[in-house]
Amino acid sequence: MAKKSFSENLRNLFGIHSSIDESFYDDLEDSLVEGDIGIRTACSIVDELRNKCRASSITDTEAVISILTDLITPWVTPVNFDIPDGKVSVFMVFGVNGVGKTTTVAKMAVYYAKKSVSPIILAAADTFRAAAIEQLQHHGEKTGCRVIAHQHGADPGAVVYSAADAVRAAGGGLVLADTAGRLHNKENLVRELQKIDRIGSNRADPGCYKKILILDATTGLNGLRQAEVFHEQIGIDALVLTKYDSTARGGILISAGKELGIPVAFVGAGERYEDLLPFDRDRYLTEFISGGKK
Ligand SMILES: Nc1nc2c(ncn2[C@@H]2O[C@H](COP(=O)(O)OP(=O)(O)O)[C@@H](O)[C@H]2O)c(=O)[nH]1
Ligand SMILES: [Mg+2]
Repeated sequence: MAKKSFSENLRNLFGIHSSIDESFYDDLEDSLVEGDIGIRTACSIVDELRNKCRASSITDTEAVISILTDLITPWVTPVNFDIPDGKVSVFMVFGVNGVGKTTTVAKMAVYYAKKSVSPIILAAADTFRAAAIEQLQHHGEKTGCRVIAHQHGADPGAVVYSAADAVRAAGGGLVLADTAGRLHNKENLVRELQKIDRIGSNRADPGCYKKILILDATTGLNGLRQAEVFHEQIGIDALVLTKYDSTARGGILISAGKELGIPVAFVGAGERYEDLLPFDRDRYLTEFISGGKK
């Protein structure tokens, strides 16, 4: 049976438990974990909630929900990157295979084009798979963005270098670099991303280089592990949660925020270009705690 969302479980909990007692807190912890919040974060939420409820002798459902919301809110931070005129901005988009990197690059291009950022150049830095270059070129045609691609197997760092040069020659703009999610092995992937990272940070103007990790909401806590590893080895400036339309869970943003302090830039909620929404913390928390997500 499919796992339930946290909000559904929470509603059930309030139905089952007539008082906010120890067995309520135990079940609450299980529900948080089922909602894709990691065990460590779930324990700390329950501990703090228990302390606060006891300290204020809280027993009613509404008050518990309000304390829970207040607890989680500071961990989930939205971030909105400015693309300054006349500067070279470079975003390195990375993450494991299939999470939605290439699609998100195209969606971000559409999003920033609407904000009059120009030019936007897509850098085909996933040179490991020939199909990845073609996929990005296809998005380039659809979105009207120029794509810089080298040959299959070429050095992805050189692709990002060329794209940043092209943007600089145009007097500033945005490079969105699509990268590989899989190489012959994990060490190679990390080394390749580190190289792209060096080039991106050198070629972008100060403060205009961002590393954006893509996480697939349907993979649950695997995403948290991916974020931990990539944060340690590459560093992450922001997260994008994709495929949020395919799951009612998505608590992973809370864990990643609490454990790693990484803010969230966008949520992908469908396959169309317009289905990339700037992260809305209130909406996300309301959906997580009270439900209402379709
Ligand atoms: N439903 C849904 N599908 C998505 C979303 N983002 C990406 N996808 C799909 O996920 C699949 C893999 O995407 P792709 O961009 O190729 O992943 P990559 O391997 O990380 O580059 C494609 O079929 C996309 O259409 C999203 O927000 N919602
Ligand atoms: Mg791809």
